[in-house]
Amino acid sequence: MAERYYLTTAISYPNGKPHIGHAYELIATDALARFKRLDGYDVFFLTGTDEHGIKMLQNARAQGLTPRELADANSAEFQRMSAALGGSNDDFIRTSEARHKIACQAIWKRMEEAGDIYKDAYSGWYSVRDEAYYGEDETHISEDGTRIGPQGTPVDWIEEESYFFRLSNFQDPLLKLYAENPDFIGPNERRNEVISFVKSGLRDLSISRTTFDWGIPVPGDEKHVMYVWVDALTNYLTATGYPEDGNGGRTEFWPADLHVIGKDITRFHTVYWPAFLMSAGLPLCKRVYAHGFLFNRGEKMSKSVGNVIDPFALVDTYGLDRLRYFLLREVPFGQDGNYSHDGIVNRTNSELANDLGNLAQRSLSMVAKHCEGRVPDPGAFTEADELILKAAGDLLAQCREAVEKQQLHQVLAAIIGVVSQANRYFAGEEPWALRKTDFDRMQTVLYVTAEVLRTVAILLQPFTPESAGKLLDILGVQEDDRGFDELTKGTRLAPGASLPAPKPIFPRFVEEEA
Ligand code: ME8
Repeated sequence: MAERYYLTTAISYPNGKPHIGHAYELIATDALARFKRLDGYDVFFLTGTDEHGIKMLQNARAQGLTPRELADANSAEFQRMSAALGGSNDDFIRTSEARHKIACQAIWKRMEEAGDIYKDAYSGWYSVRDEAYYGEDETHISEDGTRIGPQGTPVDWIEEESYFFRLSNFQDPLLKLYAENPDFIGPNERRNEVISFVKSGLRDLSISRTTFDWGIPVPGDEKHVMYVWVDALTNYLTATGYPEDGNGGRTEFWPADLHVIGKDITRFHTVYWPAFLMSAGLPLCKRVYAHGFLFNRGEKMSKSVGNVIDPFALVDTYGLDRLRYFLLREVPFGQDGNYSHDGIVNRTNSELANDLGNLAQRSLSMVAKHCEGRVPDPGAFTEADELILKAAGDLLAQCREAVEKQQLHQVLAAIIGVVSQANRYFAGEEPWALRKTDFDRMQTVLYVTAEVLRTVAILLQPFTPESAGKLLDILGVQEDDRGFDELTKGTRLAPGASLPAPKPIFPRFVEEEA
């Protein structure tokens, strides 16, 4: 039976419309999910919206809506975004759904039974924008006199009766977890930050509120709603069908293999979440990987788009595959990065259109013209042939290794590196000249090139699904023959097989006329 792999994005606050940061996280996680599926895993890929809490409530009020109306409207936009980005998520969870209330109340009860929840009075600083409690020592007074939390957002003083979670009891177990599982948090910068935060001491965490009711009621004391992060983090369990198999029947997918998140929410996922799970006696998620933030350097995007952060406009302007390729190739996954019109156009024109698109077009149009549109019949391979075939043959192992550490940019760098090498091979072998002097050798060169293109196209499917699919179409590779096992079991293009007419795969991005 196939090995299971469960991965998630963070669930987004639908207090506004989706932006490029949300798109980035979804695209990256989607590429990982597609990679694992093609690599033979039984994948469960989850995304969704985080709908409760004071931030949602305040935003709704400001717009004259109920929080549910606001959540309904924007959650629909997030679902539309996933579709527009080619998201292959298997589920989309909304924390306002009935299944989620059941799961949250179940995990609460387990933490309570473990003796980790008690009632007391809370007084302290709270950031609505971060939905986070901060110690006074984590805040400072800004120039205009407002008190600011560690993420730069304003904090308010709150005092109310609250349930507390005994987070202070989990300092040692958490440090042990990080020490024994060096891969639990990535990248390393984030891991080091978390370890030093936990070493500095953990205070018990306020986990309920009484001053509003837009949330999940605390079981047995319905005047309290759960702190939105207890509710939000539990979504990862809800979607598996927790507490029983009644919510969709996938409990076997827990624990999650990977939570992909942005760096600003690392503490919630690597301190609070494992502590809640330990308390509830549930298996811990295996890895949390925090990506960086994306910025637009203030440059204008294409003329029609202006300074876009709207993912739909980016897809309309550049096309989905260019956007996906650019974001995952340009920015080392785990670091902050920039996007700009020139960045997208230069990167995709040079690598997708010039390097890959041209190689496919030049080689396959020769096949169409001079080999009767059939896969050419190769002779014995030369050293140059063997070298480029080996470079392509080594790719899968390199890609897998990078994917284990979520280094998506390295996957693409390795693939495009082989494409460059194949271009040099093609130029050096001059098949157009061989056509007159050594027709058999021309066939071998065209065959080897097509074989390298097959490997490259199979491996590009997680990143540029539509164009990689088109390339496989014109190479005559059937739908069933596109998994990564086709790169390990000695599959090769069958000489003599007839091919569809080649068509351009990666057209250049052409600037609109002024
Ligand atoms: O944090 N660049 O929701 P959210 C890259 N509901 N990533 C970005 C980004 C940017 N400019 N801006 C935001 C929440 N993100 C919570 C999560 S999970 C149980 C609850 C990322 O809508 C951000 O880091 O503010 C997070 O991973 C995701 O987008 C959703 O952010």
